Amino acid sequence: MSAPKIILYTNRRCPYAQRAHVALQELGLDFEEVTIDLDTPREPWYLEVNPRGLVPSLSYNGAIITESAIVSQFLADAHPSHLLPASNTPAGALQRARISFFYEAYNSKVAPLYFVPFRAATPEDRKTATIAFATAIKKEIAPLIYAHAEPGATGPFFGGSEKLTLAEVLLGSFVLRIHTLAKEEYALFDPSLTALLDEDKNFARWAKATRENESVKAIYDEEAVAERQLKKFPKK
Ligand SMILES: N[C@@H](CCC(=O)N[C@@H](CS)C(=O)NCC(=O)O)C(=O)O
Repeated sequence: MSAPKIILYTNRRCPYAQRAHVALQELGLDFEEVTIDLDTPREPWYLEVNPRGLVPSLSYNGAIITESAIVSQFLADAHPSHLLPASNTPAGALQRARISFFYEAYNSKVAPLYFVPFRAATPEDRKTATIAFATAIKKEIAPLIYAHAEPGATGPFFGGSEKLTLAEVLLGSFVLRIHTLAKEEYALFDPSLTALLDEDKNFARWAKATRENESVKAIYDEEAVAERQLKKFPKK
């Protein structure tokens, strides 16, 4: 099979687009990177690529795929690897269902609380919203990380995997941002967040391994992310 021709339409500051970067890097796929300026209206040619005007979009041998989770899963399906087992065995299908539920739990229970602390009117409100965010992580997603690990699977990633999985491809960019934006110097989350999350040993281990993974952190520019978020959510 000849190597596919891949173009990624992206902007490196976008956590959704970062998912595609992580998947492509982990799969060792060559691609052309086209940066889309998100500060100006999308040009007509890009609206033909993605009528929603969002990044990321992927061109794969000329076929366009949009929406970051779909792009990531497509890449993992098209290039079988440690990221995601094939669906044609019951065990593989089950593991895929576990990862899908983990992602769904983040999206439906945690993501809606992510920006609330940034918009807080007072430090007290910020702290209350930060505690609600940490509580959701600990209740909804932390218990899932190693819940169904096979005996002997003691790796740090989802399900006890020694290697990165699609779960970290999907959540890694947010794990990085959560860590950055709770730092004292940025404090868009109340800085108590780090200690609150570290109370859950499984989450702490998984999040650290995720943040330190080469593919997850490859394009991450912590200072640029923090600077942009502080501009977007000026402290009141
Ligand atoms: N649900 C989309 C969200 C993508 C998204 O919101 N991208 C932002 C940048 S982080 C964007 O392209 N914004 C452009 C705009 O809203 O004009 C996905 O997962 O791909």
